[in-house]
Amino acid sequence: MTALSLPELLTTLRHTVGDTHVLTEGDLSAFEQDWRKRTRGKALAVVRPGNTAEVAAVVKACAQAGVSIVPQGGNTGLVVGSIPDDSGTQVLLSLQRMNAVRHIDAANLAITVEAGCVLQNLQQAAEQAGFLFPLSLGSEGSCTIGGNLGTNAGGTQVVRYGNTRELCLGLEVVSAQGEIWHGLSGLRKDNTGYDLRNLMIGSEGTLGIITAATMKLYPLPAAKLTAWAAVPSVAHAVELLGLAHLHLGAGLTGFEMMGQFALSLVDKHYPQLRVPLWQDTPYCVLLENSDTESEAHARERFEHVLELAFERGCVSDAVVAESLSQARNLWHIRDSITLAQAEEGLNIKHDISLPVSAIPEFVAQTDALLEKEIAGVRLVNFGHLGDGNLHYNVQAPEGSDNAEFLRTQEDRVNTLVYDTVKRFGGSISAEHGVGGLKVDTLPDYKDATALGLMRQIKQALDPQGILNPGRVVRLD
Ligand code: FAD
Ligand code: 2HG
Ligand code: ZN
Repeated sequence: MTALSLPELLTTLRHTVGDTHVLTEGDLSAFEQDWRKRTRGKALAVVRPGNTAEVAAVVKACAQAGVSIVPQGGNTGLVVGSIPDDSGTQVLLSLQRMNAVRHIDAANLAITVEAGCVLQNLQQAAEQAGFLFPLSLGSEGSCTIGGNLGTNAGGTQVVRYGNTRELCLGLEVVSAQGEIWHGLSGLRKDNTGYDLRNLMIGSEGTLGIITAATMKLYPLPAAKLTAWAAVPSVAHAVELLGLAHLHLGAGLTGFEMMGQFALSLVDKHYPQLRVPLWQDTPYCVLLENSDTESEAHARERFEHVLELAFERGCVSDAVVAESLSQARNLWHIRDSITLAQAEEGLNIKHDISLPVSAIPEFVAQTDALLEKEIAGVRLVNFGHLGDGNLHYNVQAPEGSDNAEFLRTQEDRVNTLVYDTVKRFGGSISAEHGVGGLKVDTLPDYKDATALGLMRQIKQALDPQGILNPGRVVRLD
């Protein structure tokens, strides 16, 4: 096959998806800048296919031209994985036009959607059909199911329903060679060899382009109750989690912990949200109990947990939402921490996981280390404690230049935090992925044999290196 020149490639792409869906001019910042506004790339073109056959044709043409492709959904990723590099030579493949709900199979508790379907639209389609699609993230109004699968997103319901991987039954994928893998199975059991579905999930666009997915549905709960509790320490939050597991069982659908400084940022930037109980306690916990029986049953069990927690001193104060709108407001406060932190200025994020039992000691040691090393450092510690996943973020000292702080301190801070994570047996990416941000840090913290096997998989599936190069693993 003869190689395509760049002008020939652009002509082929226009012919394939239509002139109006190949963007090379104008303001492309929505596609080229990352959500955190830390990095800006430059694409050769933004290409917006409308169906799977077009995606396959785009990949074939790019392969022929030797041009690499960066798949993008909602561009809400936090690890610089969904934007082009600054070379001006990569195709940014936006899946946003492929947003249809293809099919709901009620008896099989399954829904099939295209990759560009916005998560909130998927949740709503499920609810309209009388089901729950439990994946829930602060970015759900703009992230897509393709991006959720690409990153194996977590969110706030993992303690009960698992990560995106656990919610997926089948995939349709375009390979690096432009072949279509028709894997949209609704099967819950299929042991016919290597698990390609789970290989693709979490591969951040480096092994294939997900064009559609069949996802699991669940019965809607009869009632949901939400409580906000003040806890005297991280250890007390862990004790409360133990009580909630013991007494709520599968009813425990959310368990989030938020540090005082994280909540003070929400209070500062969004005072209208009225953050409860944060002023007199180092941490707050947001708990959710979903019940298949009734609201009264849910309330009885929830109050029992809170009573035990008060008796043991692991909760010092608590409010239980009395209405759906109060519950929504509590969740909205929790989900606003990322935005409040962005308002405060550029910052350093650590999306780490640890055994839940190790978290109190990890926090004590890392807080002390950072406070000793960097005078006035501000720690924004919050996250999915129920999953052992903390967003242990670091904000520059008050009044200092944030960009300068990142430039001079980011590597040092990362080393301090990640070395401690390693000592406690944790991971440096729990749910956001590796992207371009952590690709050169990962080898210091990931098992060398595992990394070698990952490189071999990448080499085997994408020998030309055209799918999202420089993300997750480097081949050079
Ligand atoms: P993008 O950002 O567009 O892409 C993310 C990665 O997936 C990239 O590597 C991209 O190349 C790849 N990709 C995208 N589409 C495809 C496809 N069709 N096929 C193959 N690869 C693809 N994340 C969590 O896990 N939990 C949270 O609680 C959470 N909360 C967030 C809250 C806020 C306010 C924000 C801004 C982000 C949050 N995130 C969270 C991060 C982000 O929303 C998730 O990573 C989400 O899954 C990304 O989806 P997206 O469609 O925006 O993907
Ligand atoms: C969340 O849990 C997201 O809100 C974002 O994963 C975390 O801002 C962050 O660091
Ligand atoms: Zn998170």
